[in-house]
Amino acid sequence: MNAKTATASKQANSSHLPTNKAEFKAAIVRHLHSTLGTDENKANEHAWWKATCAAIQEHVLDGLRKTQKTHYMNDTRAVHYFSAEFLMGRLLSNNMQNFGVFEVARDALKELGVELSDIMEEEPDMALGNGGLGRLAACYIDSLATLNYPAIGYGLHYEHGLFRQEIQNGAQIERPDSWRDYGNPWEICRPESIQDISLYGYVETKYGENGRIQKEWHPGTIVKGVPWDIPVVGYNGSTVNVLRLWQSQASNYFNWDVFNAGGYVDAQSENVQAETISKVLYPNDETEAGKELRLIQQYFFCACSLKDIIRRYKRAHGDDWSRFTQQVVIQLNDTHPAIAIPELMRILVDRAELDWEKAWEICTNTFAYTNHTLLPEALEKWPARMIEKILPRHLEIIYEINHRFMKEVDKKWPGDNEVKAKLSIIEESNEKMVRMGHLSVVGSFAVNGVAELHSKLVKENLFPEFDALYPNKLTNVTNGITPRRWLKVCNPKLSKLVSDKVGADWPLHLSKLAGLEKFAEQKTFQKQFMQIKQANKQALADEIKSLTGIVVDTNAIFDIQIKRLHEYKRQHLNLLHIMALYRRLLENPDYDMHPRVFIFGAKAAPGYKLAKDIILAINKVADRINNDPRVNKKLKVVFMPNYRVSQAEKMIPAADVSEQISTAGKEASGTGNMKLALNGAVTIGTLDGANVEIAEEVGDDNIFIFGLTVDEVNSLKAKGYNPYDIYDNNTEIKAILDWLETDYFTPGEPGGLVSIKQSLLEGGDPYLVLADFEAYSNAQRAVDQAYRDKAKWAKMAILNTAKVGKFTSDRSIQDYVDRIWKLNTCKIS
Ligand code: CBF
Repeated sequence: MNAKTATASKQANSSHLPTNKAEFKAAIVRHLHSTLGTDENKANEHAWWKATCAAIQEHVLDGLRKTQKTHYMNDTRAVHYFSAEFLMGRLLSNNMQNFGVFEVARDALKELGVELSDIMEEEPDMALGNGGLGRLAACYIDSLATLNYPAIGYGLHYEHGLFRQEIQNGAQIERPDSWRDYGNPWEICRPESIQDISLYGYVETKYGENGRIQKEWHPGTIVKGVPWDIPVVGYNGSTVNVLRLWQSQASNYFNWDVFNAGGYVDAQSENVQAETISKVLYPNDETEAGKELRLIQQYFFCACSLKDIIRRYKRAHGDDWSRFTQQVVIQLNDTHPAIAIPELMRILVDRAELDWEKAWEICTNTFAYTNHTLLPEALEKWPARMIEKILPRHLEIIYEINHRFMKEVDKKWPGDNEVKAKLSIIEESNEKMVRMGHLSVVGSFAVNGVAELHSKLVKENLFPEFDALYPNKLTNVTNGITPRRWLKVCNPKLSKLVSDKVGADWPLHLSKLAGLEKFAEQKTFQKQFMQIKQANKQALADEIKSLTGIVVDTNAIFDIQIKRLHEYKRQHLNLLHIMALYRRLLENPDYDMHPRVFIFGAKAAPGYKLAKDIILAINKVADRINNDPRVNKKLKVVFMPNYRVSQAEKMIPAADVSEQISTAGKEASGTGNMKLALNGAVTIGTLDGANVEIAEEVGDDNIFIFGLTVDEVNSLKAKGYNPYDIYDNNTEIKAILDWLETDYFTPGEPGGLVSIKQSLLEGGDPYLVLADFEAYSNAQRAVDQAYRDKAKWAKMAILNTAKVGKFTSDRSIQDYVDRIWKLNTCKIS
């Protein structure tokens, strides 16, 4: 480097994060002028938001460059987190907090006449996920960067994220989400790393000189994968990792050779519209989505990501595969990326020409798989026929993997065809299906569930034979949430109070919250804590008013259920209880209860009829109750439209009660339960998922546990559960269910809500709503009593915040690192 370039490089390296108001003002105005081509007088809030993002992004990119250089120089081992979903939400406030410049930026903007909180509302959520699984991925990449671990998130650059929900006449209407309509200031396109991805076509078998059989896939179509990078800023801002999302683009490739050979005949494959691959996120969450396009999406992002990983590996190690598993670990976030297993085998066997055994050893030392559900309808299976059509070589590889696996099974259970049929990757039903869960277990070196109870059920019920065959492969890593977004950013008042008491480094050491325990009974602290809750409730009440027109009393208990709408999550149990309260109040106007506002936020998969009916029912019941002067001083019901990450950030700090009421054994973990408890909400919940561990942490006195346990659910079902027994013998339940059949809540339209009654009676009540109703109602009475004792409630709320340090995603990540990924930290200077 000559003197001139050295100075230039030094100058280029020296851009520093503005640390005072004057510097920030200058940076923001500079971007208004030179990035957005406007000025202080003309700029609207959107332009201010973009200019502020650009001012921050300069330093984000600086950090990214330094991080990538350091990782490259140190040839670090990295985790590659493959996930079809990343539910990132908004990034401005998070990035500012992680860089430690939130306050100074806010004050600088104020001097420019701009309110940071207003311009933050301009940022569309990056809603590239459905629910828990996608948000978990976002928390995990935050923690990986914070803890200085080399990591890359890999996923899809959906043009439209999860649909925007409108409520019309009580019903959910889906509208497209367009998060990139006016450009996304955080993402960078990397045309230099575009990948070509093959689809369809046929496989040719050749014989090499040494008699070795070689397979050559002649694809029918090739699509381009264009990478977009979203930098992920760790708290403290030293490591900036990357989330790389692939967008599909047409490549104009048409293989005449394939066409002439007759492998390009399927009508569908001819019509593949390359750009549709990354067009939309499938809005299913634990419901079935057996669509060809979804399989193509999965393969597309896995194939792009593997090529990207291998390109990077080869830059450092050439064609020497012997170090691959030392450098690369790939975490499969559920089975959605499981097709990466045969894809890596294809690359190693067909392209790199390794022996099958060697390739398999590399493969099974590269992948680890997280299971997120036990629900049969959410365990992915693909018709073999469909895989054969889209990925003909992969189906052959899957068959070969299975053939060898069946031999292993036969060694362990000689001659046992039943166990073979049960474990086989191929399900021999009417239509041959490929079980992606089995493929993931066989092709990975570690398999984890996401909460202790869930992992136990994975071992005992879902994969017991796999556990016997591969002792120690199945394990648990309890989920976690990032305390940066879910306390520091979303609840600044509580965050400051916590810092005053336990020190400002709690976002990195969440167990320090335990230091609050000693103040739990102190009058002044209780007052401060509850005043903050009250202020947050007021802010939410304002938001409710502006979104729905409903006025709520902030002295009421704010009882919140926010999550995807699914029968197993039992929003309808909550609803039946609300109807019971309504009925009790109508029958006895002096019915003794503390005023309560029940608040819901939930999206239903567009094709999930009953879930949509439950949304309709909540809105219809809400309408009746909120407008009934006989009860609306004591009872209000709110359905917040378009629930998403940024709305959760407003709701969670305001919650008094957290509803976690799934049927025991059905919710793998839950993470909303952790966020709410961290913000001082007291849980009413079943012994399901991570509720069990929350209960262990906060103690029985600080949580309201009710309902059937997993064992009780199983024995009730084994005995033969008949919901009519409850309906016929419980007058309250009978009256409520019959009410749904009238036109009381749907004037002029009797039976408008009857599908819920039907599912609970004729439908057999598969999620045991009626069986748990009485216990739930009693637990709600206990909540009501406890809330009236102000000091008692304040203590419970404080202890919830104090005792949930375990649920930081930093702990989960450290757990993955120690037991599965085996990474070293790499500090970025
Ligand atoms: O593990 C993260 C979350 O994943 C789900 O949302 C999923 O998609 N399977 C589960 O339903 C949650 O319980 C879990 O917390």
